[in-house]
Amino acid sequence: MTLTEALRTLVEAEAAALGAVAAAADAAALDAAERDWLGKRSPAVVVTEAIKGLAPDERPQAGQAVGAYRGRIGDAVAARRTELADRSPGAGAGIDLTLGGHGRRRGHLHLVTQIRRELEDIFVGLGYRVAEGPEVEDDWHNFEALNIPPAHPARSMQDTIYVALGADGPEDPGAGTEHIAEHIAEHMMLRTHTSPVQIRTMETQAPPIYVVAPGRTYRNETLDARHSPAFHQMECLAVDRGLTMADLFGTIEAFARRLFDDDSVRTRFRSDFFPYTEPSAELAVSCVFCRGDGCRVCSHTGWIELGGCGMVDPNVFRAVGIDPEEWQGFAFGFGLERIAMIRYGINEIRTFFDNDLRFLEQY
Ligand code: 2NM
Repeated sequence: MTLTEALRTLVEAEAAALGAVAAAADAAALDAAERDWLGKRSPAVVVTEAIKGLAPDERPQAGQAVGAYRGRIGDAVAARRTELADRSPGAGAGIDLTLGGHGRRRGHLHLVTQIRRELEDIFVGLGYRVAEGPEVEDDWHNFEALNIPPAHPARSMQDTIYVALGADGPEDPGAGTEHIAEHIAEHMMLRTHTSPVQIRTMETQAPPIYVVAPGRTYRNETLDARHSPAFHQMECLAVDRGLTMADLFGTIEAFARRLFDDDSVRTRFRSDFFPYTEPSAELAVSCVFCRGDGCRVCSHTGWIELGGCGMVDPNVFRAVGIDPEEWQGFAFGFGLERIAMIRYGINEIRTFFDNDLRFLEQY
């Protein structure tokens, strides 16, 4: 190998080596390029071996050329190695480790559940316990023990959803009210209120009793803005010696003031009728939005109707084996969706059951 050949070999090798280093896509490819162009069988070694065969005055130039080649290729390999390391996962280029994560979408309780728990807390604070019972009820607990007479319209198939227990289910009983009563007494139904939970409580526990019964209830109703075949109720029952309507009024007032977080809330009771209470009253609270002046929420009446109440009818006590001469009781009930609608100005009961997250996520 002549000096000229040695120098040309190095120039050509350098071009090829720099190309291979730049093209190395990962650490393994770069190691291979380094071996090929600087290793034991590389042009650098071949030229170094050939130096011995050159004239003594040519050897320094050849030696310097090999040194320069090794330096430039070595630098290129080192630079490329740093570049590849920066690109490895998590190490910089393209990934900003200071950015936050994508986060996790968190769910939350349905608005009706939030309201139910809030009301439970209020009543527990007043000394009540929370009672629950079955959603599929028999005639005794849903109607009979509540002093609801056989021909009461609430018992008709138009108002109550009966459950088909057999293969055929309840056949249409026809128009006569006696037939309706006989037919219905044999069949199970979806509870139309949570009062059967109060009946079950009084059947199994001795007074004094202080319970609230929250839960899902059903009526045979067509869904519209204000009616739903499934909705939620909460009923309060107190049974003790010497309870009077004053206790009923005071309890409702305390409850309403906590519910609306406003000690100026007033209550209004107007005579009404329920088979299971005597006397009975509808219950309203002064409008917490306009303080009685009249607004959209209270339909410009200054009052918001919440539910019904009364003193437990002696017939109900007799049905569950409680002596009405010894024990007195009061009860009241209201709808949970209605409370949520009043509080948040919601005018569509359907939105509670649509399960549209754009609605639910607001609460
Ligand atoms: C209401 C209104 C008035 C009520 C009565 C009873 C029971 F079981 F003690 F007789 N439970 N709930 C009652 C009374 C419910 O809801 C509007």
